[in-house]
Amino acid sequence: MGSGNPLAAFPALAAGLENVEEELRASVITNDTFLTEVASHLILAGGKRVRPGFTLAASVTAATSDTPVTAEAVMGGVACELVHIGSLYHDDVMDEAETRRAADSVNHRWGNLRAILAGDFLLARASEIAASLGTEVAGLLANTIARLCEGQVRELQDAYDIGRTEADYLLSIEGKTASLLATSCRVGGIVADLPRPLIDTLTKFGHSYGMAFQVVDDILDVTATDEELGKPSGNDLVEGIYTLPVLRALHSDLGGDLAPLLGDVLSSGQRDRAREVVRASSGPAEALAVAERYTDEALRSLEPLRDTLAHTALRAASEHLIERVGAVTR
Ligand code: GRG
Repeated sequence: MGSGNPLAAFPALAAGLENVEEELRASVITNDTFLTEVASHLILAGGKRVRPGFTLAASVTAATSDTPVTAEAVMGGVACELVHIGSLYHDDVMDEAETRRAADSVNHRWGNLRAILAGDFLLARASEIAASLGTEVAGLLANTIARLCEGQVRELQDAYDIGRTEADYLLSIEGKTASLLATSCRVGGIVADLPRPLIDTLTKFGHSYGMAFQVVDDILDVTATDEELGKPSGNDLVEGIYTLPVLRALHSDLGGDLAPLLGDVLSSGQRDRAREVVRASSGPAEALAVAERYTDEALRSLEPLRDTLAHTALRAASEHLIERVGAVTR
């Protein structure tokens, strides 16, 4: 089980997450041993398993604390995690990343062509599992994959644009991150056959949490160290992806120092200078306040679930998210 997932503190969810781990490994076994090796790489490298954790937590909304999670919830979580990992394979090709989850990235070890094909293979396996859970789950996952692509394309279109607006940024992260977290919760609700209003509540939670999650990720990219991230920090700046802390820094009183450093490919020295300016500005703290607003929204949307295991578990996950960034930023 990946470390850093607060849901693992709940015994019913911890047991389910272990099943997720086994099923994830099994899902990529094929007759071709090389493809199996490449497709298994990031699964074996770990990861927090936030998405399957949410599927499992959502699925136990109507259950008591010692009710085991169902096989359908486990497989729903596996399908969501496979989409996530498939998107990481493609993302690392786009970013020419060398490390991921503190391991070699797939493209770095085996080259872009194999990384793209193995990413496609993971998406295919996710789709096969989703189809086994019914047409609604299959359609939802397909739609979510499309939204991931839309969010990512939007981000590409805005690359190196210091005029990128906050609305552009929010639309992009809604597609590339929040949509899959919302879907991860929704799949849990669907396979548990919960009443529709509860499924919508869980989806709304996942969406708000997902927005906060990406903002936190973007803050950490400028404030955390390479070791804390398991990959080089400041990478978004190098790639010309101007995220919320950077956009806020551009509009702060240090904006005049930052703007001339951006707008083009950066050397590592320029990246370090740009990071220093962003860190010295009010950008990270302002972005953290936005993440906190989304977390509050997420917690408010959980209200109808009060006194359920899902409420306790998802609340713990939300609080953990803000703690993660608070220590680095304040
Ligand atoms: C092929 C499905 C597909 C998509 C193509 C490349 C792409 C379009 C989308 C990429 C979207 C992307 C990488 C979003 C970032 C999401 C994010 C916050 C990743 C980090 O998630 P964590 O922290 O990572 O949960 P771990 O390693 O813990 O699982």
